[in-house]
Amino acid sequence: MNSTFYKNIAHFSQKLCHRHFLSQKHIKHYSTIFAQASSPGKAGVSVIRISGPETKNVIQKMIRSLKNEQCTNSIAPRTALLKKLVNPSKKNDVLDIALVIWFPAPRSYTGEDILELHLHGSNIVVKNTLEALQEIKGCRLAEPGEFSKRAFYNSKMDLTEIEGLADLINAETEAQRIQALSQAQGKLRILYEGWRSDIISAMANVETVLEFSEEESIDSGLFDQAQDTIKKTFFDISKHLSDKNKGEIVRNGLKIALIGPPNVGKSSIINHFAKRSVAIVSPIAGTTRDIIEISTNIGGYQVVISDTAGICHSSNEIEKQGIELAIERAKDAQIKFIVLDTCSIINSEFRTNYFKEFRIILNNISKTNSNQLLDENTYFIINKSDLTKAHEKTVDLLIDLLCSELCVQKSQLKNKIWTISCKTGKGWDTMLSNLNLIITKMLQTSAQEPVFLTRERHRQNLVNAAMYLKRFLESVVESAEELRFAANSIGKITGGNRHLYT
Ligand SMILES: Nc1nc2c(ncn2[C@@H]2O[C@H](COP(=O)(O)OP(=O)(O)O)[C@@H](O)[C@H]2O)c(=O)[nH]1
Ligand SMILES: [Mg+2]
Repeated sequence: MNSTFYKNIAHFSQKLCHRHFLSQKHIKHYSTIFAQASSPGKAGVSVIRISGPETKNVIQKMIRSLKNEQCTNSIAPRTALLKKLVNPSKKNDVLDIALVIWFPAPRSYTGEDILELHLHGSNIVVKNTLEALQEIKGCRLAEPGEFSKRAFYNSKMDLTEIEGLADLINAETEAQRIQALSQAQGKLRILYEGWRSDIISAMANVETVLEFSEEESIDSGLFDQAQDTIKKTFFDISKHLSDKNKGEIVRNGLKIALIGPPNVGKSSIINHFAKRSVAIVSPIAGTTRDIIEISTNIGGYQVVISDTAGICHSSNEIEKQGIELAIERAKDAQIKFIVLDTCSIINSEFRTNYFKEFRIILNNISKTNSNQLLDENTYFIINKSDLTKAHEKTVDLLIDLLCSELCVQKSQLKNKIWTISCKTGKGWDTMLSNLNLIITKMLQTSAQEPVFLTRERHRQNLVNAAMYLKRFLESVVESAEELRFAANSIGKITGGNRHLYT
């Protein structure tokens, strides 16, 4: 169910955001819809949900008591009842013995009459029941996201709550679950609708002042009051926007890129993270060309790790493309792991080339200016600690060379370098627990912290709203126009101004 349901909701929410959805008028002539609410395929129980005005008719035609064949016009609401389910278009053949739950409007998911059939989860039972429903006048199979669409139009949920529900179904980690649940429970809606309503009341004040400015009875403080409200709302929105993308990172997964010269063990590291072979490991330089990505759970957070092509001077067109992809991926990542090994630096001639390439890597991926190549989210992994006998000394030499290349003190690299061996596993646990701490520090939230936005569309609309509020505050002409635009921008996030679209 997860992916289908998620796609359906995403589809609906996208439609709403582009304002291609049905008008309220259209919704009034609605039919009764039904669909399997649980995953397709064999299961202990499969659920079919029916919503709309014909639901009562479905009860009358398809539900019988276990003991007799009498039709029933209604059943006890919100109670799980064991009933016989019959097919009215096939001489009332018994389809299944099922648990049925009746949710009369408006206390249901969609706000309409809803009937849930909890069938034995056999493909043929589900198929026959869906076919029987199709035969009842006024009933049809639901379109993708249609139950949520009705919940939205009946003001059961706003857009952020629908998105939160979709995220909850899709959540794979504890952090995603907590965030999605809070959004599904309406935390973002309350915050955004609060701002929208403040802006609308400020707008009303401004309009009153403009409309009746000649009349003495108008309180001259109304405009100042509106300005104060907007100043505060502008401040709150700006603060909400300076969130370091926490909510989006938790939802989409924190991106880590493994980057470095060829043959240092990047693919071996991703295989170690995945605990299986996802990337080809070979002593031949240039084996990895495409980006290889895995998703894993570190400390309750979803982390997406990418293995990339080794960065070097190459004349091979395909390898060059791979290197470009690697650099792009590293720029896009929230954490960069530069992977190095010690064996390449033992030979001094080799060492010169090695660091030339190293400088290219840093120059390409650094978001900071060239004097400060090391940004705060770049870390180093020195692999193959099993290889050199005088390993400790070689690592020290490598660290010294790194410091001089990066123009930093050794102390600045403390807690930024991990020495490991993919072959023996040495150092792996230390690296993982350090990484765990880094991720937790980046993403953890406290109960006191406000909710975070979770989607680019939230951000875009809030940026627009803040821009209009700023224009209002800076404008020399008294006008409510900018406030209307700001309220509309926030309304696009929640769908709170849906009546405007009819
Ligand atoms: N001795 C040793 N060899 C390793 C280690 N990690 C990787 N290798 C070997 O180094 C070579 C290159 O590894 P690979 O993961 O393909 O490197 P990549 O080009 O950076 O992706 C392969 O032959 C690996 O078996 C390690 O920790 N110790
Ligand atoms: Mg590789």
